[in-house]
Amino acid sequence: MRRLVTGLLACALLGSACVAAPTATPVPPPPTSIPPIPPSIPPATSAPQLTPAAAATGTALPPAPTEASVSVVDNGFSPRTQRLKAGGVVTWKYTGESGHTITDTVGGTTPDTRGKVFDKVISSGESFSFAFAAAGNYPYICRFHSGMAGTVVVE
Ligand SMILES: [Cu+2]
Repeated sequence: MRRLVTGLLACALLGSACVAAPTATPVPPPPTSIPPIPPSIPPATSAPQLTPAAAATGTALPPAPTEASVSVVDNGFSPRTQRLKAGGVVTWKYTGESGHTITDTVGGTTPDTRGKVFDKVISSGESFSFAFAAAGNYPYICRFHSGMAGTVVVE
């Protein structure tokens, strides 16, 4: 507003012809034709894809076995941790001298909470097999020897 007033005042004082400067440049009309659509992009079926074999390389574990054997010795289980496929069977084989038990501690380690899944006294030359239907961790102990423990990991 101040600029307009100044311009009018200048015109009045100088008496010269005042022509308003154009306030905007002409805008070209909008294009009336739509540009052509580029050729369609080919489908992505040719893109390289990872195969399951390629994705499985590296650190993946082999499939869990459906049958496994655990040695019972004086005084421990070998291996301490045994993987198993759900529905599979673990067989404990004992060749030691003193008696042991294979007692789960899934519900707890106290006398009234342990052994709810399996609880087997095993002597020299015997074996014990148990089928694990459901996935999960099944820790177990020998009730006679503290520190004698193992785990079956059912996948
Ligand atoms: Cu034992």
